[in-house]
Amino acid sequence: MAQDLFQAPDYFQLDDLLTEEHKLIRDSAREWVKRDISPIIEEACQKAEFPHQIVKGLAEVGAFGAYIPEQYGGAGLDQISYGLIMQELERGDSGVRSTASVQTSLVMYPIYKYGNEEQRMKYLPKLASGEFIGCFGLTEPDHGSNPSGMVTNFKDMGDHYLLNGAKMWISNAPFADIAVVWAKNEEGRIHGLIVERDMEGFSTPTTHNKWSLRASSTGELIFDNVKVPKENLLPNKSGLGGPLGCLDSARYGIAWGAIGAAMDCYDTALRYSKERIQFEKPIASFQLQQKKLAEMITEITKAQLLTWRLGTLRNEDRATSAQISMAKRNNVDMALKIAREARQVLGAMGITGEYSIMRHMMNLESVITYEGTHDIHLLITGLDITGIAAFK
Ligand code: TGC
Ligand code: FAD
Repeated sequence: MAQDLFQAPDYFQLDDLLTEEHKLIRDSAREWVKRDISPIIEEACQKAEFPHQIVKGLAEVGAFGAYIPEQYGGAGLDQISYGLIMQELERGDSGVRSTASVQTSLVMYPIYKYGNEEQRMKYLPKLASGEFIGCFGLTEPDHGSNPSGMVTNFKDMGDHYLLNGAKMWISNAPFADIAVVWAKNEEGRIHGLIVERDMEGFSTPTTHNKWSLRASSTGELIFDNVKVPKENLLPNKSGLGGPLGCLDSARYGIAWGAIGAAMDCYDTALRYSKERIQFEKPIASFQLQQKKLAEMITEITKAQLLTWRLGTLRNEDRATSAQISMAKRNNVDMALKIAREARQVLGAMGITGEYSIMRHMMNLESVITYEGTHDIHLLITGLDITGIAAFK
């Protein structure tokens, strides 16, 4: 990739809404991305390899457990700080942000929120430091948007549980040390279980041939009569609300993350348009290109305001799941449209790995699908405003 010359757009002076601490946290994540992600990410994506060397840095910038209390190894930060870290990581690459989202919101959060004190002390500090990497198993081959139909199940065998089934499309699965797995008990009630890599009958085959999110490792989780110790059941929550509660937190982080990808595409296109000469003029001087750039900064600014407000509501514990869905849906769609427009501003150069835009665009095709598809989030808004569920 060409040198990282990123300059963050802040058209409505939103920095004024941030505290000094927010800015410090944001800037340290931004610097880390510039120094440790930008130089290596293109090659990692081309090779479809997760760059394991970044795990330590992710832990150091507070990306693992940003809002988890310090007593468990987390950074004890507020929701805006968490969002800003996600924004900066995804400015680098959605796959990097994905790794952090899964670790914080889908693995540490359920252990913190639904686990007991022994489970918190056993797993959270190691997850915060990056000594352990976790994954989250909800989606199954036949149950994606409709996780309540899941067939993965466990039976009470007296001194342990016996887990059977399969999960698919699981980020971090191929190398995760632990998996938070959602499965039904004999009464059909959904519970979370912590499955450890070395448990007999547990395997994690890698998913190959992705054109998207190539720097993030994806795989399956296969449970063939896995004996799970009883102390690995998360005791404080059951039902679909368990995994959906984790998704609220992860979707919130994605709403911020998508802004990062959009900012990078916009910034790249703006710089290129001022340097690229056609018809003896910079292409930025043509109205058609200005329209693209002006619309991009308008959409980014709207998304920034939406997300900042959502963060303040979350800090006050007032944000609803439906508000989070709206922000995730709007911001990812916004970022994907900007990536497509920005790619065109670069002409043929836009399709190369010299620039980050095509990589962002491909990544965002996953981001618009995972954590609830674009359609599902629209239906969540529809349900919220009409009171009528149109899923079924
Ligand atoms: P429904 O009857 O509406 O709800 C069942 C129970 O859950 C409660 N609930 C929530 N709780 C917390 N947060 C939310 N957002 C919640 N939404 C619903 C609800 O109150 C109810 O509780 P209770 O106590 O009455 O049982 O459920 P439904 O079966 O009709 O489904 C609703 C629907 C379609 C919206 C939901 O299933 C859904 O969101 N589907 C999308 C699935 C999804 O997002 N999967 C994501 C998998 S993980 C992933 O993609 C990680 S990518 C990671 C990365 O790399 O970044
Ligand atoms: P489907 O549910 O089969 O949907 C197919 C299409 O039908 C979509 O367009 C959808 O919007 C539409 N559709 C479905 N239901 C309705 C309806 N009621 N009304 C209208 N339209 C509908 N999952 C995890 O559990 N953990 C992970 O870590 C994880 N990581 C992922 C990483 C990647 C790279 C990807 C691509 C996915 C990951 N997922 C993960 C899975 C992801 O959450 C699912 O792909 C997603 O929820 C959609 O499920 P599906 O792919 O089965 O699509």
